[in-house]
Amino acid sequence: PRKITVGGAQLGPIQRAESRTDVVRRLIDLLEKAHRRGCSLVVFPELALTTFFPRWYADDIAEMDVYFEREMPSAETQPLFDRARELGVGFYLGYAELDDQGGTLHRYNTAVLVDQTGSIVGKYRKVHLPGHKEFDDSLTRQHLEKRYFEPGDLGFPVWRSMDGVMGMCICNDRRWPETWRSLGMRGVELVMLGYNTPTGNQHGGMEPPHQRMFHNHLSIQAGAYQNATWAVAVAKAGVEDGHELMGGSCIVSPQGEIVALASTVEDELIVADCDLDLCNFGKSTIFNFAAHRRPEHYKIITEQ
Ligand code: CDT
Repeated sequence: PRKITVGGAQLGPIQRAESRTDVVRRLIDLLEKAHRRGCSLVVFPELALTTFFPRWYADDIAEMDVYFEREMPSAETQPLFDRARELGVGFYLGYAELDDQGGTLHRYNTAVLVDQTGSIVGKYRKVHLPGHKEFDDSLTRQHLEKRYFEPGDLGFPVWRSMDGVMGMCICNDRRWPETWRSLGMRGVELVMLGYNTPTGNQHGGMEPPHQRMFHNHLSIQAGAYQNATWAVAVAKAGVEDGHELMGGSCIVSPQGEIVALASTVEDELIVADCDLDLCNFGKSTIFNFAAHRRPEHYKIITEQ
């Protein structure tokens, strides 16, 4: 069996005033704990270095550039890369990326995959950006990802790394079957994703918290099952700058079952031994795409 012990490193809240250096210390603590528990891969949340700043409105989007990384690793994040290399632990890390293309700035909600030698092997930029672009006073709270980020321009690649076929997506992407199927079509065996999901709906009165947690797990479990892949989904959780984010970080098997689940809304490590060969069953039977898909009937999905 191709067994990889994976850690989901849920983070409790990161307050607006918390420095990158303090956050990186927390990430390293979780990484070390994961190493002690036998993990060779650790998944951190979306935007894991800062508060979830898209809840705040700024007239000038450049005011939010303090929350973005101009390089990865940077002086502040290098210690995480160094420790990971020393321990031989790979990781997924979500962060806000400021990409300077010859003086034109592009902003993305990004994740990187770092292998056990501390090298970046892959980068993903979030495709499905939820929320809105302008301040909306009909909402109980703002979710301004469409204001601060451009949609990702890298598609849904996979990487052959750590003895498996690795894929990434970010938060809202998990709710879209197209995300999972695009990765599934490339043979993905382990999907990593971080999330920041408010406990309450912004449209006042709709969707109580228990339904929102249900939809979180429903999306991940369905995506994993229907594409016969492991999924490691990791929250930033708890009350951040007065706003509550859900926990519920989980590791899901290719059968769609939750095999590890976080029980707090704080920094918490969940662990599972993921046998990547378990993907073979679904991929060769009910979800054998070559045998059973009927793409001639799916054109509406990409034509609109
Ligand atoms: N970070 C992120 O993508 N959060 C969204 C919240 C949507 S509410 C506008 C999510 O899908 O969990």
